[in-house]
Amino acid sequence: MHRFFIFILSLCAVVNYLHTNEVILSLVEYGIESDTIDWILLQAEQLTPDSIQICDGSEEEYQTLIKQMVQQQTLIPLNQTLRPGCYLARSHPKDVARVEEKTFICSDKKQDAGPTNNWADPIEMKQIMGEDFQGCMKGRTLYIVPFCMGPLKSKYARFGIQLTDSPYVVVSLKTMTRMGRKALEQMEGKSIVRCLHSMGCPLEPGAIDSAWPCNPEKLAIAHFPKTREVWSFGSNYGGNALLNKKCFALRIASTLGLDEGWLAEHMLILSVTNPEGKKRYFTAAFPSACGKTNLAMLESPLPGWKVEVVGDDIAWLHWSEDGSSLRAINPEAGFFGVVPGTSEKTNAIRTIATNTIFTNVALLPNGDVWWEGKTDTPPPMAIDWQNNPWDPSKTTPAAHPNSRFCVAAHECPNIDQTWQDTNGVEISAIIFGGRRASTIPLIREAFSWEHGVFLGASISSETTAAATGTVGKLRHDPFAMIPFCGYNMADYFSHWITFGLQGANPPKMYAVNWFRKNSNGEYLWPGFQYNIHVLKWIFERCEGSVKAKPTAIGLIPKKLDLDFASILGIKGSYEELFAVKKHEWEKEYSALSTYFSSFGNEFPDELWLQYQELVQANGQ
Ligand code: OXD
Ligand code: MN
Repeated sequence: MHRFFIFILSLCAVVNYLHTNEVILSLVEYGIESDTIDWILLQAEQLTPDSIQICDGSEEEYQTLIKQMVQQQTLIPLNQTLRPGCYLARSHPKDVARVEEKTFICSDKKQDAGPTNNWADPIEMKQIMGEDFQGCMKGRTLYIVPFCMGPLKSKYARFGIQLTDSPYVVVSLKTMTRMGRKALEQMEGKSIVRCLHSMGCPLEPGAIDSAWPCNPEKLAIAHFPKTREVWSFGSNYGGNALLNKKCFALRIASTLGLDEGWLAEHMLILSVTNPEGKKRYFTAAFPSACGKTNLAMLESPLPGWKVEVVGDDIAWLHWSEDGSSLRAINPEAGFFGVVPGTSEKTNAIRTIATNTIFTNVALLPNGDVWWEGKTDTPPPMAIDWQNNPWDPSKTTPAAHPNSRFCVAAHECPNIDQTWQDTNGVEISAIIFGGRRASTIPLIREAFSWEHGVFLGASISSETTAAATGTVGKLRHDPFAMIPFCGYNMADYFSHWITFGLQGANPPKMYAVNWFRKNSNGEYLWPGFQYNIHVLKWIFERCEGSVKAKPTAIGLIPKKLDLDFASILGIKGSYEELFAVKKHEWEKEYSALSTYFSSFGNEFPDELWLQYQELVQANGQ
C-alpha cells in the first residue's frame, strides 16, 4: 500500500485531473488488486493524458461519449426515425482492417509462437513500443475500461481492463462486453488481462483533432502471453483496437486454455430446434468474413425448424466438471460484423435496425446507410465510405468491403434465450468451413474425433477483406485460427486431440463448404437460409435418425436426406456438390503434406496417421 500511495502522489503531479484520487479509491473499493492499480498508475504516468476517467458502463456515460464524438465528427447521426440510436463512423483510409503483419506474439522463445505467428522478443518489443507510448495521450483522456468476457458470475468468465484514449473504443467495448461497474463488482481476487491501447496521436494545446485519429506508420499489436498483456498502438479499428476481442478472447485466451485444459475458438454458437421442439447446439469455425454471422442468424425456410444465435464469432469450450458434456460460452456481448452482403435474405438486417454503430458504409441523402448487397439496385446519390459522391458505374465500392456494424446481442430478434447461461450450452456438433471454389464437398462428417481434428487442421480458405492484403488468395487457415492462435499451432493441434479424449461423449465433427463453383464460376449452393438443410442433416445425425454414406473423405448425406427439390436457386446437382475428383484431391493432399511438414517434429503423429489413412483410402 505504501508504494501505492507514492504512485498516487506522483500521478497527481503529472495528471491535471481533480478526480484522480476518486478514480483510484474507487478501484480500491472494488477490491482491484494493488498490482493492477500500480500498473494503471504506471501507465498513466508514461501516457501523460490530460485527464483520466474510469468507465462505469452507464447509459449516461455512453450518451455523453456519443455526443462528444458527434461534435468531433467521429460519428454522424443517422436518420433517427429510420434508424433510432444509429450512427456512422468513417475511418482513416489506412485504418480499415486487421493488420496481421504488424501483429506479434511475444513469447520468451520464438519456438513457442510457432511458424505461423510473427514473433518478437518481449523485452525488445516493450522497449520499442514503450517509446511510442511515452506521452502519446497528451491532450486526451485516458479511459480505464474494466470488462468481463463471458456471462457475469459464470465460472468460465474472465476479466480485463483496457486503457485507451479512444472514445470510439469505449462505446464499442460497452456494446461488445459486460463493461464498467458490473464487471468491476466481480473482479475482486480475479486475474486480469491488461490491455493497453492508444491511437498514437498526442494533441498539442489548441491543435485541431481529426475525426479518426490513428497512426498507421507506427501501428503494432503485441501480445505477451506469459504476463497476459496486450499492447496496441496506432489503430482505432476493430480487432486492432477492441482488445477484448481477437487479442484477449482468442490470442491470450488460447494460451490460457492450453495451460488450463480448455479451448478458445474462432467459432459461432447456434441452436437448431426441430419441429418436435427439441433443441441442439452447434459451434462452427469459419475464417473471417466467410458468413459466420449470417449462419448464426439464419432464418429457416424449412417449416418447423428454427435457428437461434448464442454467439457469432468466438466460443470458449470447456468440459463440464463430470466430463459428460462439452459446454460453450460466447465471451462477447455484442456483434462486430461485416456489413456488405447483409440483406433481406439474412437476419442480421433486423439486428442492425436500431442502436448500431456502422463504420465505413455509404450514407444516403435521407440519412440512412447503404452497402453492397443490401439491395439489388444501387441507390442514387450515395456518399461513399470516404465521404465522396459515389458513382455506381465505377468499380470502387460505396461501402468498404470490411465495413462493420457494432450492435449489442440483445438487439438480435433471434437471440437464444440461453445465450447468457453461466454454465454455457451443451454442444452436439462442431463444424469447420472455408471458402473453397473447388475440391471440398458441401458437407462431410468425420469418422472420429481425431479425423475431425484433421478436418479442422486441413481448412484452407480464400482470403477476405477482414485483414489487409490480397483478397481471394488460397491460404491454409487451420481451425480458422491462423491469425488468432497465441502459441505454436503444432501444440494447438495436439491440445485439440487430447482435449477431445478428456470427455465421455465428444461432439460429432463436420467440414462444410458453401462456396464451391461450377465451370461458369457460379456458386453451386445457394447458401444463406438454405444452409438450414445442412444443419438439419447434422441435427438428424446427432439424433441417430438418418444414415450417412461412407466415402474416402468422410461420411456424406444420402441424396434424399438433403431434399434438393425444395431448395430454390440451387445451381449444382447432388453429384456436383459431393464430387470427389481424384486430381483435385491429389493436389489437396500434396499441399497439406507440405503444410503439415512446415511444423516440423512438433506436428502430432496422430494427424500424420490420419493423413496417411486418408491418402491411402483415396487410392493415392
Ligand atoms: C472479425 C474478424 O472481426 O475475424 O471477427 O476479423
Ligand atoms: Mn472473427
